[in-house]
Amino acid sequence: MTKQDFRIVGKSVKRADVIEKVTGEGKYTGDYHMPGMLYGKIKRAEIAHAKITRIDVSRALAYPGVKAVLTHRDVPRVLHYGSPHPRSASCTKDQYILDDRVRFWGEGVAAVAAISEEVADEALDLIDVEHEPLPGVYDIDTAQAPDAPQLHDVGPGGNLVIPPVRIERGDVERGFAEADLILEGEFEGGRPVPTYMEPNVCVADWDGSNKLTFWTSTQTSFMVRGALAEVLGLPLNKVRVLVDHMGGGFGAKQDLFQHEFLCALLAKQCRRPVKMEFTRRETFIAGRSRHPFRMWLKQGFRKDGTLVARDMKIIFESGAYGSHSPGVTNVGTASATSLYRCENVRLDGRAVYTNTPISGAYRGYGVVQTYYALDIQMDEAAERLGIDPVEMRLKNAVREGDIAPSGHPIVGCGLEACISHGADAFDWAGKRNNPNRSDPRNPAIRKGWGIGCEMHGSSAYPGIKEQGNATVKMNEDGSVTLLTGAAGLGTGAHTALAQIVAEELGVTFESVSVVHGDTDVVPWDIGAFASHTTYLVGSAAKIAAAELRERVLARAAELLQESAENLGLVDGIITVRGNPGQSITLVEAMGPTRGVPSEHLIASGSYTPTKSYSFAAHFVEVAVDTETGIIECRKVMPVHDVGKVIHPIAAQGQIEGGIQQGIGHTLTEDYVIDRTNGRSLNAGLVDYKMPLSMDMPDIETIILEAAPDPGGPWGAKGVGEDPIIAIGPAICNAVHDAIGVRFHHYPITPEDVLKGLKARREQ
Ligand code: SMO
Repeated sequence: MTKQDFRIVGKSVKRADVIEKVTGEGKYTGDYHMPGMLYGKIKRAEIAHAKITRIDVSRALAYPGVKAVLTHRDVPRVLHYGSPHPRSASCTKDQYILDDRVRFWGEGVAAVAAISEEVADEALDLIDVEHEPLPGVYDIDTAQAPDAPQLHDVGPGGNLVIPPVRIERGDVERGFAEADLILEGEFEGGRPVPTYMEPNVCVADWDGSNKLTFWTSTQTSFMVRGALAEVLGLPLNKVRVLVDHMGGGFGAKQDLFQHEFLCALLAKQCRRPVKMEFTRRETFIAGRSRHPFRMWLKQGFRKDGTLVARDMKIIFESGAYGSHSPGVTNVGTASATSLYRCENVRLDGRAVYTNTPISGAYRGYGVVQTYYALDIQMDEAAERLGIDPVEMRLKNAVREGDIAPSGHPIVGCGLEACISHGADAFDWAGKRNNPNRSDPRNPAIRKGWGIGCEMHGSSAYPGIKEQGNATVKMNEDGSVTLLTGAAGLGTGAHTALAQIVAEELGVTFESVSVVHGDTDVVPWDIGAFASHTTYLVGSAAKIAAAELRERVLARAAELLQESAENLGLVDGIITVRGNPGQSITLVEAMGPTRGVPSEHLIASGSYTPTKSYSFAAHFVEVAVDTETGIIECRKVMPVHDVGKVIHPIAAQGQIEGGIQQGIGHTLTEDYVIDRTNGRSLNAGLVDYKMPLSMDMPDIETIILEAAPDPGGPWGAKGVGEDPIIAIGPAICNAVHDAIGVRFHHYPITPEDVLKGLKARREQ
């Protein structure tokens, strides 16, 4: 990569959308109001597995203010993917909009549209549902028993969502035979929920030409369009999906939700706009969580620490429907073959239906689970072999050219750099060798230090060709409009895209504005997920901007009687090299009176990426109170290789946010389902314990540009999902360092700590 002076890229420019956000003027889907708008609500099942034998809506329909009630008899009986996603290519269509069968507690069985939310809510109580209970399956062991009740008639059977994923590489038995140490363990994780600030919300409106306009809080507007069109039997140009500001998604807003279909159908029936907005409680019940999992992991190591064999069985709990389970199973298992290099690998990965809420996509997509196990067992091996955990990881870390989870050779591997750089900056050796682990203020508190590592792909899903698109338009006054389908979840992605366009084209950052989220206007987009917006759409935007720049310079060359190579374009001014006095502005070259054909003022870029990986090592200090069992995460040093940073503060924000979510996963967050009847026990933020700002540690983020990926804009790679992955095992390893107790699950609660300490004392 050539050295380049950047004007805009790499600088924390003021985010274009930030004033609107902080003043509350930014329009979120919930802010849309229309004359005559109705409000939709969903009647939810109070049983986890049943056949509906009778559903009587007459009392609800007669209730003043109610305009429509829909049950399974009133909606198209079309099976759909919960996620019409390229990553779900192997997925089974297993969901109806409404079915005469209930598969999880809280599943929608009817929908009401009324003149107010209150009336709609009241009408729900007037819907009489009778059902015949079916035997339920509330855990993965029962689901896999030979005589288990089957949740679905479609799919491979045995309550499997997809056929088992099997990977075998090298000779695992020979690897174990060569090992000096063999470790075997079981790992488990709970059900963290992506608690985005903005609950799911949509507004549907039909016009006289039978066209649906649909505002929704989604990461994947074109997939929403496709699924709505398919189920409603409409051509794509009769469905327009719009998304403006979003209050987070974290992966879970990639699905096609039941309420979205119902909202569109209610609006159609009423010939009036309908809004449907989840309560916080509904985001738990009817949203998507991370997949609970169990993983059996057996690894063999040589005396010198070299990993020589890895054998794994991974089971993801899908809940009542498939959603992203195929993608999560494929990505989570493929990832589990990597991170630490190993020639001899075998695995069996499954996703299993149960009568519990739907698991879906959530930041770190299957990788959070499998790397939790890999990195904890790596620590156990280091301890057993008497090798420092940092040395152990440096010995086994994947390197440039190794095979990545995607099956491609890794290009731009910064893992070793993150580990070494972090170990120095954190003073790892100094801290770990400090024999004094107690807190001078409270001898019951023990301190400990741990490390976790991760790698995560942008656009790196096996077998999928992704494409990024962007269109750049120059306006008559020299200002520039970027059209993109990439959703802005709140991370600053649009600012990064505008920076890329401004840098490449040669205009000021302030002169670029971004139009997004209208499927009738912007180029097709695969959706904002897989940490790929900057990498994928950023590359497309760079290509479009470069083409426009070339046209501007060719035009200016004519006007100035100069060769284009001799011209420069900076901040919208075209200058002649070696002749600073001679310059013209963009408007002078391309303005409306200049006779430039309009197609010369618009350029599009498409980009089909290679597969890219980002890397990180997280260093953590914890303080464990041995009297209360409370684990306090005191300091975190995340060290991330992002190739090239486009907006340092936005990247840092992503990293800090991921750390907060990861601390929640590891210590307090778990959406608990009663394993005897499928009822949820803590839907909502009263009983579900998210970390608050007071729980945040001192975070010292280090962003490295260690290993640029030539496939990204100026080497940039993704940063979205990475930060949530390594923090969990780093905390778990630090807790072991503090109190000598090794946990194999998350969340690690104070009760677990006290039990672990007691078991250790009694040993
Ligand atoms: S879990 Mo993500 O939005 O790829």
